[in-house]
Amino acid sequence: MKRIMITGALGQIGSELVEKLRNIYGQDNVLATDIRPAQDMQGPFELLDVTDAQRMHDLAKDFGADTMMHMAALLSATAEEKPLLAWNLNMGGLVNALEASRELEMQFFTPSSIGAFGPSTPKKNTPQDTLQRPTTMYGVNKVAGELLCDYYFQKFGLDTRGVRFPGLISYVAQPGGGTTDYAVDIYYKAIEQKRYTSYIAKGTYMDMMYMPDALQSIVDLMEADPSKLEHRNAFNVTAMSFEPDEIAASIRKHIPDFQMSYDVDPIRQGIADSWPDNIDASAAEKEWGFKAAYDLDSMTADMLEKLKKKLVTV
Ligand code: VAH
Repeated sequence: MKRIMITGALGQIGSELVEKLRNIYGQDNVLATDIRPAQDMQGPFELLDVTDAQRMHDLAKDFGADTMMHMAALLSATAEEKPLLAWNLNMGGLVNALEASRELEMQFFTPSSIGAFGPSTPKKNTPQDTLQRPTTMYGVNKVAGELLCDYYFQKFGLDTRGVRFPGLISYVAQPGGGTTDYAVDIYYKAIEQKRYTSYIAKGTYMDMMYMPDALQSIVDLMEADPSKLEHRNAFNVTAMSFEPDEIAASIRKHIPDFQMSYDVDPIRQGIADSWPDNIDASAAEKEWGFKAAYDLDSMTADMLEKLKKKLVTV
């Protein structure tokens, strides 16, 4: 990886991935693209609608990219509201990014998700290779995406790699339209109001990860020795699994009078119920040394410290 193009660069992962990669590979070696204009971004930025195949190809060619990181996608809750838009954007964008990578021989990364699992998937310690019949449009997109990335590797020898991300928590860019977003909102509300009303029911376990671990896992996988990779796309990765009462208890260690209440959203609760309680990341550990540094309490301490600084400045 020397010259990297990123789509969805202003999104929850993209905005921090750009920063991370520029720190490692140099500011001018990372081309950030998004459908929205960037506000005061240092370094190369271009407007790109990922459904525009020709512009995606031309931007990558002109930049001399050797790596494509395709992050643009609609998340689970928004995709459930607008399923056809999600199909066209999530699948159309992915095919355009894979085709540009095949034509320009770029290494390729795109994230899958625990959303690629469904209600018939083993819910506890979900294995790397298992039954995947998701019941959400987002899940259908993610399973199709995993298979398509494997196909481009097997058929064209394209160096495709990917992970199944759990819910990601960060204090830089807010998530948008996801089911796990409650685990980010709760920190903002804890600081601003000392209380939070969860749309996910107590007792609902989902895998989660702090953004620094997610970013490091992308770099580690893309720099990994290809001869060690038995799997390629859709490596299970996770750092922790918790339910709403447990993250509330972690926050109370810093904000003792933090209050939690519930107003369950049936749509997002239905999505969460169709996902695993906790997944097994042993393939990623074995094949490229995946390891998460943050657990629930160390993440909570860091999130509250960083968010307090951010919120006083806004
Ligand atoms: C979502 N945060 O909720 C995303 C992610 C694991 C979930 O895919 O849709």
